[in-house]
Amino acid sequence: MLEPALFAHGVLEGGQLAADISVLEIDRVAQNVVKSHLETCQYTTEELKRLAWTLYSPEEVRALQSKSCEAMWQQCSLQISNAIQYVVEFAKRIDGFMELCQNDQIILLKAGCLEVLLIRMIRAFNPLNNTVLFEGKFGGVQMFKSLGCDDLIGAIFELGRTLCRLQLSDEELALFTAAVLLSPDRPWLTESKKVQKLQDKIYVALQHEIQKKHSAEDKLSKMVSKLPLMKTICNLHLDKLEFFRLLHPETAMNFPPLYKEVFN
Ligand code: CLR
Repeated sequence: MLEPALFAHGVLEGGQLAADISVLEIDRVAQNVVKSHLETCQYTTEELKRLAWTLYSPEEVRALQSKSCEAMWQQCSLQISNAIQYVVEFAKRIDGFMELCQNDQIILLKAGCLEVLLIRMIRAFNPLNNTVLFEGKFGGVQMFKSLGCDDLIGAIFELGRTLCRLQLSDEELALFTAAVLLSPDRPWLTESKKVQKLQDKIYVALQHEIQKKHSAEDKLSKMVSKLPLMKTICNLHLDKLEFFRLLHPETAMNFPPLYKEVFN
């Protein structure tokens, strides 16, 4: 059952040994997470390839730019809310997630789903022309001008560019997003040890997946090094939302329920 070869690679960040996880178990974890990702990723790779050069025309961009701040926020929160539904479904399909207490499931989703979206964004991001998929077409930062959040949007696009440079495969993306979701250090978790065990296995599986092509230490540490920027973006988003809510309480009240629930 135990495969000594894996133990040599089993050193995670912080030097913990993954010595009690067998190759069979790692494969099972990887298969489950990758399958869950592919079933819930909203757009297939083929769809995205086809769409990649479907750009907003300059007139369409101008139309978006001349929308009111409220209307644009409403539109964005709806898109984000739709995307969150897929992340929730992804979480539910990860082995072990539903066995956590409901309290912890909610904490993990609330804390992690924007980070997961930001990582998932690379599938819908074209680094060649700095555009992202928004309501069926690709467009650049200018599209979001009416939100009045140039710093936030700039940071999101910057993250998109840096993550794209890592050239993550769907397998790596699946395992990375699962690991981010199952972060044992989220405040108020009641069973963080259980979460830690799940995350450890996922990181070992990720390391194993990366090793098929690269030096795992290198790529994994590059991936992990983007987490602080993601946290910054999440906090910036919360600040912007809070400010928007002060200015336009009626509009914010009508944001999609899921968006409100996750970010209030
Ligand atoms: C991320 C990957 C998902 C599909 C998806 C849906 C909505 C997109 C999101 C992706 C990327 C970021 C996005 C968002 C809609 C609005 C948001 C383009 C592609 C931009 C950055 C604006 C954020 C505005 C905040 C102030 C709310 O599978």
